[in-house]
Amino acid sequence: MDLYAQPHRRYNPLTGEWVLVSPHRALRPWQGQVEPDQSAGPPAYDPGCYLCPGNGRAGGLRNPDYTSTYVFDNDFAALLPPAAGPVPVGLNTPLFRAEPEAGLCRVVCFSPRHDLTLPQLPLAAVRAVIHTWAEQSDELGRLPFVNYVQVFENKGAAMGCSNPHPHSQIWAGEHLPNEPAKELAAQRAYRSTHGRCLLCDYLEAEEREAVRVVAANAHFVAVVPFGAVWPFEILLAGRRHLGSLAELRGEEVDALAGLLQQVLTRYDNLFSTSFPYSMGFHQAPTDGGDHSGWHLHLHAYPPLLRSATVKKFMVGYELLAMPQRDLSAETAAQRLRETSDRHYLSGS
Ligand code: H2U
Ligand code: ZN
Repeated sequence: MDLYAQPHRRYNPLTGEWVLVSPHRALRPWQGQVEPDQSAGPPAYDPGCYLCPGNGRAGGLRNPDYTSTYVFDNDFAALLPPAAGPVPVGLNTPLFRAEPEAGLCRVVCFSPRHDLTLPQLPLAAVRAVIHTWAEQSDELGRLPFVNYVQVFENKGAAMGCSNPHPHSQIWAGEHLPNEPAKELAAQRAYRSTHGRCLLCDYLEAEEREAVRVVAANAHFVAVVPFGAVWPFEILLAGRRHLGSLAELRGEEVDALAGLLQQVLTRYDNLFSTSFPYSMGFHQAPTDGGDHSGWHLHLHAYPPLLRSATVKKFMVGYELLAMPQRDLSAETAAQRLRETSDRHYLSGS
């Protein structure tokens, strides 16, 4: 089978799901929606921004004059801590099933600077962000009602990000959400069949094949995974088997900061735009069970396809049948590799 010319489907071993790949279709004409180009730079401080230091937030509270990362409880949290008193009963009939869900939602501002995204911040500031994610994950994961902590960043209006001030979110909940639940099952099944870790083996295999590797350093590897759904999707994982951000050693935090910045710089450079995406870490559940088989990793899902203004839509066949892509994962990885790792706005 010719993976570069013939329609085929590819398996994602981490989720157990398939993606349809149609490489012969990559050159079809485009006359659809055009996204606005966001290339005009924002100011370093915006008096109207809810997240800038010293400003009032939408919920009525005021941010301190913070100088590094800044964490606050989301003023419009999707999850609420358990109420005192008896736990509300759910619904449990075969057709109508519901369970109470407790949790906490926080917002992490990356830095006081309104205008600097992760690839534009000094490396030390990105290290501080990773430390904050690790600390928060650890603190939230220890709460008795928290069994899974999701760290994620929505970037850009195209991904529904509501505020341009660079920030991420943390949602810590009682149940394992759908995506990590699929990955838990897949990692367990692989380990029981092969006696090894799925992602340790996967990274080794990707490095052997090399065609989908975008960047790597002594501790981390970033690939456009074989079963990628989004055009320039990235899977980034560590060479050492560990389950959560809090387990990272000092030199691994440095290496993660460096590789993340490198990948995100290549993203921005690809179409000379602030590249929108949703990205986040999948960490081991914090339910007190044995999750020694879990391998910490990051997914980045950017929607852009051909330019700063043409994005991939998940519609039609994708919504009703299965995801589909035209650009092959190998071509996407090659395009990212060929892009400079010096940010196009860095000026030198
Ligand atoms: P995005 O990461 O999708 O932009 O969402 C930003 C979050 O920040 C959103 O969940 C919260 C919103 O509730 N927020 C506050 O908690 N206070 C504010 O003043 C503005 C935004
Ligand atoms: Zn701001």
